[in-house]
Amino acid sequence: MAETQTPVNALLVVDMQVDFITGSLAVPDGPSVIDPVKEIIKLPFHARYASKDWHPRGHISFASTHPGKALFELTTIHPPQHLAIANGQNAQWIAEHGLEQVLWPDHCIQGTLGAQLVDPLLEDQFDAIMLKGTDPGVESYSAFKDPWGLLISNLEGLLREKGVTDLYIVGVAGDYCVKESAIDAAKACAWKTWVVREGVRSVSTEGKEWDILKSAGVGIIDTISELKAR
Ligand code: VGL
Ligand code: ZN
Repeated sequence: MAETQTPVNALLVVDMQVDFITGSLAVPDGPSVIDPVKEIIKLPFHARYASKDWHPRGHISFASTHPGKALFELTTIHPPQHLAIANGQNAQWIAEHGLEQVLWPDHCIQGTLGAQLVDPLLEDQFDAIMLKGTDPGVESYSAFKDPWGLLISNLEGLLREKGVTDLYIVGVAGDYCVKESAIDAAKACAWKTWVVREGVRSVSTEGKEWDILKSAGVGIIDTISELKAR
């Protein structure tokens, strides 16, 4: 007899923080995503997780940290030497691992109002909160890890421990932290990864992220009604 697997559904709510909704790095139409996300959180998931962008002042991703550079300009950043060395890498590896970085307005500074979850979302609605971008020299869009793999969160471990079969992702920004988190989630190959479009808003309104997500093996669910019907 064929075995049917009972789904274990988990939710990841990405960076639903004041600065991304109404603050210094607000996404277009930001406030309109609050109600859909609120509604999705109430659905019967086995576990709910949230990520928060949580930068120290002077973070490497801030334009203000790079005198002479303009907002939204691109610059190249390299892995911090002490972290690379702690991970067994050398100077050559550091030199070869430069990354293009968009320079953002100051945002989500640890302990400030802009870094709080947007009202009415509350931390106690979640089983755990992943803080990212906490190292001054490391940018991390993904809630799983930074692009160099120097700082890895416990999210993958938590999801594996729960035996999650389906991970649903919502939040902001669709073309940065939602996208990178979903791509990493799909790479883990331990569950099916879905992004629920009605619960996502992006920095750019071009919508390029959706094809990228599909190519990465992420499932796209357009509406909450579709999600409920599953
Ligand atoms: C994000 C830009 C800078 C995001 C974080 O949450 O998508 N975007 N930091
Ligand atoms: Zn950030």
